[in-house]
Amino acid sequence: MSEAKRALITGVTGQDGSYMAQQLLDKGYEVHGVVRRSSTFNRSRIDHLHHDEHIPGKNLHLHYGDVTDAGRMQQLVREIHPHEVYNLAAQSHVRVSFDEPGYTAEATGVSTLNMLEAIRTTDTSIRFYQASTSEMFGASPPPQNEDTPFYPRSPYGAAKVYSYWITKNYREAYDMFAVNGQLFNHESPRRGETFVTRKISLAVANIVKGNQTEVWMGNLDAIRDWGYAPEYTDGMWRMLQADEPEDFVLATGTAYTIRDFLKLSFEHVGLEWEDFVKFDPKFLRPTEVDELIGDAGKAKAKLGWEATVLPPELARIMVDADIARLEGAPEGKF
Ligand code: NAP
Ligand code: G4F
Repeated sequence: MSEAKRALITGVTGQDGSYMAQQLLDKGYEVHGVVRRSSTFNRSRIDHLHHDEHIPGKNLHLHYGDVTDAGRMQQLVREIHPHEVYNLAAQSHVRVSFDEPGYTAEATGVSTLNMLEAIRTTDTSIRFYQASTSEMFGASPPPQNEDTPFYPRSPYGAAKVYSYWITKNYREAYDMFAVNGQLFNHESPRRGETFVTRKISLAVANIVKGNQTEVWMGNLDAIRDWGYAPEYTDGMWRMLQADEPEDFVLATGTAYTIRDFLKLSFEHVGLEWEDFVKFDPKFLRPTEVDELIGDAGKAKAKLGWEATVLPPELARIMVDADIARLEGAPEGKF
């Protein structure tokens, strides 16, 4: 019997990391995840995987570590010797990156170098996925694809541009299978509660249940291209199975404003969003990304990847999940 493939996921406790772990376990991988020590419980998205006796071999192994700690990343890569590394850890909140630009540069930028160096000095045949982002395009007008110039509009976007180029440089300099997924916004019931779609779905659920009467928001005019996270983690995996290392955009190609997403979410439960949404300037950003609409034609042609869940269905999925949670559904259900 051939040896199971081993994957190492940084950011395994996050939205994407949890779907990635789940999908790799389903494919029979031995999955290793990096978790940060925290004084509060931070594994709710993966707890059901760790303990699910129906998952073959319960093959999820968690290791304490921080991606800003180069020595620890080196040690983990050497000891686990994975076939594939999915580098999903980051300080991923754009608004927060203006408050913590230095930490964001370390955790979202330099940490990628830490992972690449760990691989280069262990085994250059280890395949590497870098979680790049549409935020790198920033102010470049849509539609954005793999050839669109970068114009980041936040410390987060600038840190991700560094990660993008250092990944590409290691591919060219050391002949490594190191690729960038340039992913547009992707959401799910596991999305962090301070990102706009989840903030909205959670508010709708709490309003329906009588726990909340209003929600305070920032810029409602920005346009985003929102897809469904599990489809995007499948796209990441496809990138690492390709014959050649290449960078890919993943997106739905649709354009909705924040206002549109509010309307879709509130209408799903028979409410008018204008009755509940208030403006608070604290949610504005010093520089905003006005319009992100992706062209994922290359991923469709070369990876056979295409988004099928579009924002109207996404809003329904997220609102329904938050209502179910408030009614006591277990976290593992999502
Ligand atoms: P997320 O939910 O915020 O998860 C981030 C993960 O990184 C969490 O597991 C977090 O751990 C971990 N992490 C943060 N700093 C760390 C550190 N210093 N050391 C170790 N782990 C650390 O993000 P996501 O939405 O899943 O996104 C995954 C990746 O894709 C991120 O790199 C993000 O920037 C990028 N991306 C996301 C999108 C999107 O729309 N979701 C689009 C493009 C690119 P804790 O649980 O302990 O906080
Ligand atoms: O949901 P957001 O915080 O996501 P943003 O800034 O687009 O970044 C997300 O997607 C990127 C991919 O393009 C990822 F790389 C990144 O890691 C992250 O996952 O904000 C979306 C839009 C922004 O224009 C923001 O100004 O929503 C607007 N917005 C309006 N009111 C708000 C709010 N955003 C948040 N978080 N909270 C608000 O109250």
